[in-house]
Amino acid sequence: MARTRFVPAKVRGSAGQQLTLRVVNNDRVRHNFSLPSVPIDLDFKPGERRTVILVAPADRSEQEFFCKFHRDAGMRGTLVVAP
Ligand SMILES: [Cu+2]
Repeated sequence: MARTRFVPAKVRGSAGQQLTLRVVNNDRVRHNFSLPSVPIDLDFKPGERRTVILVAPADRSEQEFFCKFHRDAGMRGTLVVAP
């Protein structure tokens, strides 16, 4: 697990805005992209890439996303939503 992190770890959007995220697993182990406030919970095999389209929620200004397998190892990030 050489790359247990998100790059970038901070994503910005406006409340209600449609965001298009290109999520790529550049590692040799399975990872996951979870954003409970949407909600999103997607597993990524090694080398897998997906385009994830979501609408930025308006309920909080900062929302955590994470890999559910490596959250405790620090594989997490923040979606910053402007009002
Ligand atoms: Cu992971």
